Amino acid sequence: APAIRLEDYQPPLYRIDKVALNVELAPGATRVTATLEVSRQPGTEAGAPLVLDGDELSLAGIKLNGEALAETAYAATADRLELASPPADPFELTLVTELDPDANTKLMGLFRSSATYCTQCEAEGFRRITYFLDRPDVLAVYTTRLEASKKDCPVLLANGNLTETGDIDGTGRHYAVWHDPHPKPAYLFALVAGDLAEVPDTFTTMSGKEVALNIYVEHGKESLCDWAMDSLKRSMRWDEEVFGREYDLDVFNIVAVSDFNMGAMENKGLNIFNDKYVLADPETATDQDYANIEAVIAHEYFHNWTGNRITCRDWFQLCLKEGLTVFRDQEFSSDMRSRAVKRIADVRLLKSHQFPEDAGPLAHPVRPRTYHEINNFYTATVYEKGAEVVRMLQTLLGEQKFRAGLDLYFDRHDGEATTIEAFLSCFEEASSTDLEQFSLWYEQAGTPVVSVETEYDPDRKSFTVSLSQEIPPIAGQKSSKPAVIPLRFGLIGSNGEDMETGSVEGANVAGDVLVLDKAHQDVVFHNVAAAPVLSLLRGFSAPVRLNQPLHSEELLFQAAQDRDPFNRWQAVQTLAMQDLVRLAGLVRDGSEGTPSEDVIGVFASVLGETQLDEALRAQALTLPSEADVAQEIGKDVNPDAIHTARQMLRRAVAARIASSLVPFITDQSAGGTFSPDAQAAGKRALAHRCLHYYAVSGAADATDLVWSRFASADNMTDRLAALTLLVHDHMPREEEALAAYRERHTDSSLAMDKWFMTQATAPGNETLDRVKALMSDPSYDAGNPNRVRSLLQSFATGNPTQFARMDGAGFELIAESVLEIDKRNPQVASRLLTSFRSWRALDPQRSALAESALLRISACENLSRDSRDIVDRTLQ
Ligand code: DPP
Ligand code: ZN
Repeated sequence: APAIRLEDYQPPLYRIDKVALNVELAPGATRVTATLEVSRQPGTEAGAPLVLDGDELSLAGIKLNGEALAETAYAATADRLELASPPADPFELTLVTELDPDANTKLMGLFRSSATYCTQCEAEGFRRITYFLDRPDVLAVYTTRLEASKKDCPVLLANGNLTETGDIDGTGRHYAVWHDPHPKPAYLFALVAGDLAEVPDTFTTMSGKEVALNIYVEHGKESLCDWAMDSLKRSMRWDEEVFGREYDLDVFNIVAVSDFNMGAMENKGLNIFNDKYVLADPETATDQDYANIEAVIAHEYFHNWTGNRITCRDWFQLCLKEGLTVFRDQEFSSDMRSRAVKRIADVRLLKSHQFPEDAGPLAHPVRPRTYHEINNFYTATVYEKGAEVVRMLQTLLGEQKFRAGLDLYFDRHDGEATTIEAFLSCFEEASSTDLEQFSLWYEQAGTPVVSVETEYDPDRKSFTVSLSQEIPPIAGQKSSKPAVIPLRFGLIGSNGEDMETGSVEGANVAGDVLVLDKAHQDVVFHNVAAAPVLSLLRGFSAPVRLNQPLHSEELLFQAAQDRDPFNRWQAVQTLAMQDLVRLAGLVRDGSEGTPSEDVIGVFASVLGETQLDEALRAQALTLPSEADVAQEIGKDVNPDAIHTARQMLRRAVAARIASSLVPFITDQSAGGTFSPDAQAAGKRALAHRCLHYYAVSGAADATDLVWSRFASADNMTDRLAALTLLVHDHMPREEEALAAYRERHTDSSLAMDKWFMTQATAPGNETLDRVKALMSDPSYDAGNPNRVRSLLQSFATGNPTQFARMDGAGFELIAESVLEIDKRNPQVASRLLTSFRSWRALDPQRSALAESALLRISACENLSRDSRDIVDRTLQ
């Protein structure tokens, strides 16, 4: 299939202003009658063909203005319906399609999850329900009538407000009519029908309107919705207070289903969620799960303004809604929790997911220019880098002008499907700033590298910072232009305080932000009393790699003194990273090596920094991941050497701090009821970090302590942390722990996902056979995306030594699985396939093995478009 290109965008020839759907739900055979009010767009010639999208559809009836249509007047295939010469005047087109939701294993369009009927229409799922102009710039008002067996589906939901319900006498069936007054693109359409429990609440908006809130879940799971409901109400309030955005329907419904490709979906007034982002109690959810639920509930709710009221003109603009909405949910979580800890977590995610994407064959600009399959562009680049771009805009303009620009955007584009250009224009106007160069962030792929050199002149009392920027070469991107890079900074004096300076030459500096916007720039600070340590990229103010050659004394100083908590954390990480890269090189070459005393010392001192909160200390005590180290090394990567090096450093730190650890481990959760709040979670995180070191400290009671944490845990966070140590460090009673966990959680699918994941990510040669055995476990379900991700995706992305085994068996297992899953669910398969994206960075033997696994996938002739696109780009 030919590529779709941004430059080829054409507005639609026709508009569809109203859609009336009548959906008669029945197992195996559902009938959809769609009545569309169609008219020509200004400028469209009378009689121009009307071409509607379809996907695996069968047309069972067609009428034009209420009259049956002659067969010669239209042509229908599974993926297309064309009216060769439609009327010149507005007309009504009625289409009947027949679907089998039970046979829909792609989980796009209308499908069943357990017994519940539900839909997923983003990006192009609506065309699997009826023929339509399935593109985001066609906005219509929807009225949806649902009809189903009253016994099987007592709950009938669609977008908007409920306007009518009734029984269909004598049939055991009933119906409900929902009307959504807000024009929306088809990807925001949703319906749900099933036998679900309702958890009700209410919210009063800023203008005093009462909104009914409901979360629908399987019966028996009502008690697991408290946190999600609380998160929803806090999100609604926060969006009013921080961005002035009020909710706009009488009801807001959330439905949790267990089979879902995505995390969640922001359908107007009817969000549908992967149940993993709704259900929580202390027994089955970790602190991380609580934080994720809070963030995803907020994210989908925030889409109501950024995505739904103002949507995307075309799918190239996906970051318009996603980058902005991720930025908004990050801000929400920061306000709910600790801003510094949230920032560190977000940057860890960006560096571990987005940076490798941007450095490999799947690199693409935040706004891509071309795609074969849009489902493959729900990426870390569009989402996380997209959010960073919005954050930079805020940093450059300042909070007030940023807010003014956003207000203008809401005001000017409400009800529209729009573009990045229109978005940026609002900020240009509101702040009188030219953002043309800034817009390169949307156009250029790759992570810029910012290199820094400094020189202090004691005679002139001047401090010169020489900066340069460059994007490393990327396939398909010939050259790059300098970007606008906001660098938050401080000049730290010997007392640890930021120094005052005189005038600055060579760059725009506003407050503590310096703007790098040329390939090279020499920035001179005058009246600098003594040589400072330059703390640059504070708060990670731009998504760049910083190449700043600091001596370890300077890093140690920064780690102890920087007043920016992010850069303190970063200094500790940089020290550890430098040592891990050095050690991994020695291990790879078969040489002896020991971890640096300085680095061990820094980690040892973090524990006692009681003025830092526990969550921050837990983050600082977390070594860079094996994947982070691999990325830093960049080429000829040997995952075994990295694993060994990381364990060496972990053991050395453990040996040094063993005697201080126990109080931290036993102190937390000493009695009291479980609270998921940030402070309590921080205490647990620090205790787990300490246990992680204690387990390998050589202390005589290490095994007993880990086991007793596991056995006596009264919440999932503690239990899973201990289980992970038992299994990943292959401690005695590993098997006993796994069996006990299974026994306890066998009825909780979400808890069992963690059981699969813990085993799939265990280092050691035996893991591969274990993963294979688990694929035939009675609890495994190849049709459930969460289960597939918990076993196979976590093996491929979270077990670098076993995925990249020297016998090629790790790659082979994933390749075979991709081929198998692709027949059933292309989106899940192609996502799994992206785990090969850094294959070229591996050492020659491993990359040859990865290539042959990829070639085997590529040789398969009937690959889905999703997987074909990923495998072709990965091999290119
Ligand atoms: N539902 C996905 C999200 O919210 C795609 N829009 O990001
Ligand atoms: Zn989103």
